[in-house]
Amino acid sequence: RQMELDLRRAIGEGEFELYFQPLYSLTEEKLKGFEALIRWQHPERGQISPLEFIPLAEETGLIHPIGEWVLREACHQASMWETDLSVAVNVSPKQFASPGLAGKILSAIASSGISADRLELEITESVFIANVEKTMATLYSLRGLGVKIALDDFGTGYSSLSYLRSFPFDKVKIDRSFVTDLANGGNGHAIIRAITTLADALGMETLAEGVEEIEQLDILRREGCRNVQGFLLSKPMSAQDVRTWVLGDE
Ligand code: G
Ligand code: G
Ligand code: MN
Ligand code: NA
Repeated sequence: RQMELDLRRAIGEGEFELYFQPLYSLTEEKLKGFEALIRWQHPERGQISPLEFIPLAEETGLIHPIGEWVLREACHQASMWETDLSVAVNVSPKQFASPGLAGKILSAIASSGISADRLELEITESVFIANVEKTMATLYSLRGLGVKIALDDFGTGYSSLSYLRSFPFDKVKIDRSFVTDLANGGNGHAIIRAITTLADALGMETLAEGVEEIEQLDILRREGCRNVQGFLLSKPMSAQDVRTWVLGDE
């Protein structure tokens, strides 16, 4: 397929770029870090969304070199920020299942020189589908490297609660759909409150994704959600913009 050939060329030619979206703490009222989001600048088609090419990369195994590049570039960018800002990287299920992942993470941390606890890996509930035992073992071995682990898109998968019981995630990222619901009345508040209460009790951070309106932010603050991310605060931006606008560097 043409798209697969294009993707192979993109890796070789360096057509990818990372964008970064701020992760903001409501409790501390300050910037805590950024989520790295890959962008593909295709020479003819322009920017292609990861929603389009990550599934193909997963199918073809090209996710391994792409994911490795993302890890290295994210750590490299973070090495140029203030020392306590974190960088979050999305790890897809196939990447997660690969025995080489821990080594790649260690190598990315070492060559960038950042402290391991500044790197946060975002995984989704779907990694549990394959094999819960094996997933647990992998999570503990990654935790052993000193990196943080966040459960992304929380609430959209199956039997989410059992996963929270099985592994002490550092952070639960509440899926955007629950935040969207807040504006439409209904029982959105109660769900946010339940998740934050549970996460607090389990010693996990909470972050609400996709915050677009000030009303949503107010409700999230009131219901005890600790961190937020979304277009209201900032859209994902280029590495250069992170350095210039957020950190005040030249
Ligand atoms: O940034 P955007 O909303 O276009 O991202 C769309 C989807 O692509 C999201 O689900 C996001 O998690 C995923 N995504 C973005 N960057 C990466 C990446 O570097 N690796 C993986 N595996 N997924 C990514
Ligand atoms: O699956 P994951 O949570 O990693 O996806 C993150 C994606 O969400 C990114 O592609 C990012 O562009 C998108 N995103 C971030 N903030 C908002 C927002 O406020 N609204 C919407 N619609 N999308 C957002
Ligand atoms: Mn994510
Ligand atoms: Na998410």
